[in-house]
Amino acid sequence: MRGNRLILALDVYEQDRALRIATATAPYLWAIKVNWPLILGSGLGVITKLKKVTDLPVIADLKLADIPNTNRLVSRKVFEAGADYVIAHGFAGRDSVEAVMEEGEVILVVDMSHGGAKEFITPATDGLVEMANELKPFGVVAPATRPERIAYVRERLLNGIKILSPGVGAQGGRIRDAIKAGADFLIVGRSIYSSQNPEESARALWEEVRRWS
Ligand code: OMP
Repeated sequence: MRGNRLILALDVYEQDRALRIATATAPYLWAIKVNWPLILGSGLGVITKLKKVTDLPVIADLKLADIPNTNRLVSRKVFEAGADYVIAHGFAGRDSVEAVMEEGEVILVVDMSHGGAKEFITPATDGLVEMANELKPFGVVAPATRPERIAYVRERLLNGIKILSPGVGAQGGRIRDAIKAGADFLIVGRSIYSSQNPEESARALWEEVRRWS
């Protein structure tokens, strides 16, 4: 880990733009997260290219929630393209998550950052954290928009399992609050890739992360 806790959520469509932003911001990042917008817009090969130009870990945020066989088939392709981690949902059950873990490293969603998270995901957090403690994935996702939920998860999660927190900036979450609550990594998208100067925005966020670390 390059002494760094910032993850860029690269939710743009075009490959050229993605590679340009990734290259400019790479010195301030721990990893790059790709989600469906970039994979659908540019193809799976963009993962291989991102790794080549930045030499950073790539997280494939597919939020997989299917039967084990389909989870296995999908995650295999993504790991083959070079992804280092795949984000999966736990609510489809342990066997579905284990199918992804057989292919590579997993990050499990245990709570989410948007308003609707309170309908189904937040009430399920205890069971999802229990699943994480048993399966020991690389990390879990918990929301920077509700730092008290990060603290709640941190209290129950085994030491060594990382907490990755999205929701900083565009969704209203604050770096300081998320770190104080126990976040290990901050996931930031629009505040970097939609800014006039992504490199400068990433540098400023990186400095803020360091200040509160
Ligand atoms: P911005 O809101 O633009 O900073 O992007 C946040 C990124 O984190 C997006 O790629 C979301 O899909 C992702 N995300 C959330 O915003 N909330 C969650 O609860 C979980 C995720 C995620 O798993 O990364």
